[in-house]
Amino acid sequence: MQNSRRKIIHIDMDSFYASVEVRENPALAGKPIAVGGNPQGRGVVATCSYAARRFGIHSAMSMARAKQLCPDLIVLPVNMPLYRAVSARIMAIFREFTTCVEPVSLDEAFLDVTHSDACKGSATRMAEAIRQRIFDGEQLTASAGVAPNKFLAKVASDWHKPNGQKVITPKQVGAFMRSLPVSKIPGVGRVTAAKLAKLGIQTCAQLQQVPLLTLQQHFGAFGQRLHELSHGRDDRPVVSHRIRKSLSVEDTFPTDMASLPACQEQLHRLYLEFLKRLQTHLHKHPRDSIHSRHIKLRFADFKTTTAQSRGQHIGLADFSALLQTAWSRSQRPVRLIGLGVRFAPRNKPEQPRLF
Ligand code: DCP
Ligand code: MG
Repeated sequence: MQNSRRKIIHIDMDSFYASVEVRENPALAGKPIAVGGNPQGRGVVATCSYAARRFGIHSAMSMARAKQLCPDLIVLPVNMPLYRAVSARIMAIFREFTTCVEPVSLDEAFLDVTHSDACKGSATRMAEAIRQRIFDGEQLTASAGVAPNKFLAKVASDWHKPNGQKVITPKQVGAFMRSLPVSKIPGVGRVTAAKLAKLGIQTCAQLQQVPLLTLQQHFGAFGQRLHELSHGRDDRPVVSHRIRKSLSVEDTFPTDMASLPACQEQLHRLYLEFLKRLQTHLHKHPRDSIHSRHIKLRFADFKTTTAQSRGQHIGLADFSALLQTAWSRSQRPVRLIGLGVRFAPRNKPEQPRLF
């Protein structure tokens, strides 16, 4: 792979939910606000404005604690439909610059712009243009990182946050990595950072000196990755189509199904629904082939069990047999039935013979 030649942009919206709320109600601008659960209950902070961050408030903190840190904190409920709508428009802007867009969450995506001729092929100008388009269309700010791979682009987008961007050219990678604290590596949280500190490692320059084997001994599979990242290497492609690994339907009943025959009757109805969905899916993804079938049951006491079998045949009888297996484990009233299939991994194609 020509990794040193790739041009990757990582875009991440600034204090996303909070910024959307401020846009909807400009009187909140500059004030400490948090979006999330109720401070009286067990709610947590989903995110907060930068004014609130100055009080030490951050995502995943309990709202009660946030209120203690900043008694004037304005707390707003989460409005997912609104954030989803904004997200869809932002993602559409990204797709004007390249078809290779990998959304990571509502407010974050990787773009591979290696083959894009927008802005005369300058990834730096593209990142600027994207941020300007977002601002003009949504009155929201975003930060961007431009680099030869996903890891560096992600680190770079955080560098001048909020409303900033950073470019790491292939030539700059070496020097940039040597000075990077290990805590800036995505995936290195407090626990790993503390473990590394115990080994006397604070920067990626120091991490580079540690033999791969030592890292593997301490961090298992993550050791190899740490070794690669310490040198600024990351081969992961930007994946624009997430591969669907399974397809299922399920239903929670208004009243529990007391017996196996009652469950079988519901299964029949769900099965027909499933076939419709599967047909639509296979129309769009004709290369997908079924690897296994499964049934999920949730009993009245909320215990959940699944039964599955390998095979490509998906007759009602196949699911019916699985239902019987699953039901016999508890023999209680059932509140939910689900059924579905998993698809074979793409690198091991199995010839589908479905209908
Ligand atoms: N989010 C959440 N719970 C978390 C973290 C995030 O619900 N523990 C939501 C709220 C955020 C959104 O996801 O607005 C995006 O997450 P980010 O980590 O990108 O955080 P922000 O966009 O809020 O802030 P930043 O400016 O640091 O990117
Ligand atoms: Mg963000």
